[in-house]
This record gives sequence, C-alpha cells and structure tokens, in this order.
Amino acid sequence: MSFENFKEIIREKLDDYRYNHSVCVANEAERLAKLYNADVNKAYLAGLLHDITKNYSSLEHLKIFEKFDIILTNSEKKAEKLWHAISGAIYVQKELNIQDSDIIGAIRYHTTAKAGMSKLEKIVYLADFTSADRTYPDVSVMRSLVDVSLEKAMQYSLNYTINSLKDKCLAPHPDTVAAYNEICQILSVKEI
Ligand code: DGI
Ligand code: FE
Ligand code: FE
Repeated sequence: MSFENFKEIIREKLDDYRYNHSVCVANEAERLAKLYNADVNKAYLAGLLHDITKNYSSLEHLKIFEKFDIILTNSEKKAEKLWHAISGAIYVQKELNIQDSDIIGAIRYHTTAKAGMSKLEKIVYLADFTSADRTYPDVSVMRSLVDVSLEKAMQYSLNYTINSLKDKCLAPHPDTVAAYNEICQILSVKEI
C-alpha cells in the first residue's frame, strides 16, 4: 500500500483536526528521521498512523480490546487517554497487516513512552510534541531541543508530561515512569 492509500484510510477514521495533526506528525517524523539517520519511510508511516484510533468511542475501544484479547491493567482501565495507543498498535497489525515491529512499537508507545525505546520509537514520540500543528506553552523549547538531542528532548518531554499529570492529580503510567528514570540515568553525570 502507498502513503496515499494509508492517508485515505486515516481520512475516513479521523476528524479534520486529527487528520491534519497526523499528517503534521508524519512530516515531522520524516524530518527527524533524516536528521538522526533513521528509516525515513517507516518514520513517515508510523507518524501518519500513530493516532489512527484516536476518534474511537469508549465502546469501540472495548470491542477491539475484546476482539484481540487485550487485557488492560487496572491503571489503564481508568486512563482512557492511553487507550488509543494500545488499540492503534493492534489495529495496524491485525487490520492493516503492518508487521514491522518498529512501526508497531512506535504507535504502541507514542503516548506513554517506555524504557528501552528504539530510535524510531523516540522519533515518533517526539514528533507528536513538535509537529507543526502543536501550540502548547513549551513547544518552542521542545522544537529547539529535538534538533540537538533525542535524549535531551525525551527527558524534557517526559518531565513536561509528568508535571502536567501531577497538576491534574493523575498518576503517570509505569511505562512513563520507567522511561523517565532511564533517561535521567543516561543523562545524569552524578547524583548529589
Ligand atoms: O493523541 P495526542 O493528543 O496527539 O497525544 P498523546 O497520544 O501523547 O496523548 C496525550 C494525552 O495522554 C494527554 O492528555 C496526557 C495523556 N497521558 C500521557 N501520558 C500519560 C497520560 N495519561 C495518563 N493517565 N498517564 C500517562 O502516563
Ligand atoms: Fe496520540
Ligand atoms: Fe498525536
């Protein structure tokens, strides 16, 4: 299937806002893949598809989880914002027959991140923060950092996400905490 075919698929599944966001993330992931010497086509496709189930209702999510025997943890059951990353990864694998583990992983972990992410997974995670359509307060800082270092940008974005969740008294997912701890370990020179 060509990129145009995939665009038609997401065009039907997403509202205007989310479709535009997906194309912007694809473009940004492609740019970062060139910058950091990753697979440009995989980055573009993963960016295009990362939010493919974002407009699903709760019921549609529960149906796809049941269809493919996905069991949510107790914390995931309560955090519906995380569902589209789980359902999106299984959807592209089972319904679109995409078998590339890096593309599937990039979609699966684009919301929470996780420890031990591949370069492509980091690129898609970060492209979701720095795509042209994004307007949140720290976006200019994020855009400068992402051109300097994937690791520094990961640390900044994980810190930003965890702080935003804390402000709303929400718990970060264990995968998010593991990703944050790992990146601090990698980047810290010495703890005092
Ligand atoms: O789908 P997008 O809006 O493009 O972005 P996204 O997939 O990164 O989703 C962002 C939302 O997910 C945002 O409202 C915060 C929420 N989120 C991200 N990490 C966590 C989280 N929510 C919980 N409960 N726990 C997390 O670790
Ligand atoms: Fe998302
Ligand atoms: Fe997104």
